[in-house]
Amino acid sequence: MQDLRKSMALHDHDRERIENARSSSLANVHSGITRRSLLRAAVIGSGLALAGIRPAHTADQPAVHLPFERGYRPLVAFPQKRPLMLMTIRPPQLETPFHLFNDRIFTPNDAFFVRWHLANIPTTVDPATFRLRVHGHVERSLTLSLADLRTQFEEVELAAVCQCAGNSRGFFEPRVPGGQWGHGAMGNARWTGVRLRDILDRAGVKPGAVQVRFDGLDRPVAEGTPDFRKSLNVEDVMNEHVLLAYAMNGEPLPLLNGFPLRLVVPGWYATYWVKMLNDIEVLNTADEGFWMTHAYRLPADPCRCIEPGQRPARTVPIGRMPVRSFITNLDRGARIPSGKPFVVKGIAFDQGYGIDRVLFSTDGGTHWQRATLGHDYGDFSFRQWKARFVPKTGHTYALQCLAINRIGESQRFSARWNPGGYLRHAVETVQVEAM
Ligand SMILES: Nc1nc2c(c(=O)[nH]1)N[C@H]1C(S)=C(S)[C@@H](COP(=O)(O)O)O[C@H]1N2
Ligand SMILES: [Mo]
Repeated sequence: MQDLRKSMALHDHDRERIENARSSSLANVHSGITRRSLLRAAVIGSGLALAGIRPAHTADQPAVHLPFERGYRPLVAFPQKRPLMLMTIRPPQLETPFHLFNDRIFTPNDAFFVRWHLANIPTTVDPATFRLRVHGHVERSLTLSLADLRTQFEEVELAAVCQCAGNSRGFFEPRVPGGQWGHGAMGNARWTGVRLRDILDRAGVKPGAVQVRFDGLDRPVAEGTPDFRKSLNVEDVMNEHVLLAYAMNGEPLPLLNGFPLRLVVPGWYATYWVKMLNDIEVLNTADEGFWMTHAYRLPADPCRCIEPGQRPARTVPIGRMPVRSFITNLDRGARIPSGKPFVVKGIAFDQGYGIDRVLFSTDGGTHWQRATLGHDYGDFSFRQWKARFVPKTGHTYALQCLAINRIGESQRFSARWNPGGYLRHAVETVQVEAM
């Protein structure tokens, strides 16, 4: 316990690792490319049967190699999930294989990435007895059942991207500690639920309220590990977009994505999208909890970056997502046919201004052409795009895409380094060869 406390003062990622190590000495299976590690995953799986959240045996299933150090990810199926790229078992951290973003605007629920911080996650939640508490700096506290939420408040639905702040962290150079995600710690879904604002209006937020704190049913394993709670400023949540969602793509949320209720904060990084949400507290002072003051923070410098290797003197909490885009139908190193038009496909999104245009380059950014945008599913959704070019035999192409939103914000050419490995939104390059 003592050493855990000390580590928390150092760095949240270090803390996370120690937490992982404590909950299971076999927690980390991504370090080896051996059959043994796969078997180990299976062994841990049977151990977890006790806990109820149990990956399927995987010894014969393939794996994905992300193109960076320690990028080996066995594909493992957890309950309600198809095989996904396993980063850690306790707590579950699963990445969506990137090809699943191709040709679909919404990420299937069973393919949606999973990220928890604490290993003590309820293995079942009874929707009949589940209650959401709303309390704190309000006129009247509320205790709401799922039926109350569904029947007493207006139901709304919107499409929004849920992206981990550390999505693409594995590509940081120099490398940073923390979960080494590829680009698949994100997903786009149709979220259905009720407006947080309507709930808060029912409770009656008192003058002087500063923040709203959100807590879910998950708990730390070790005493002394702070419970995962996140807070947002009152003015950032009193809008029509912030939802308490009970459905995702028309189905109840998978357990691992927060059944029976999660906060949806369109445009904001997923760290605020608290899962298994059962407690909302209105605060009249800023939340001083660990997950607000020590984790998920960026350098205070306007670029939100710092010289690689440095530590910022001042930090601010992470917030909204900068504009990003990806190619979805080609992997690095792919071979493509030459002599006829080839269609490159991808996705783009931003914090909710909406995508204005996507530019596409075949020569590493020297020349650009405008891509064609797909159907608009709303300002917070993925937007599909496509562009075509005629590859020449024997040529190597450095394919790039660059998205610009409706207020003129665009991606960067170089990644902005920060010690947490957050906020990556650089232009990515996919090198392919024409045959
Ligand atoms: N209760 C709870 N909610 C949580 C977290 C958590 O650890 N506990 N992690 C947050 C973070 S950092 C991310 S990236 C998203 C992941 O959402 P997903 O697992 O549905 O993809 O959940 C957020 N909500
Ligand atoms: Mo995250």
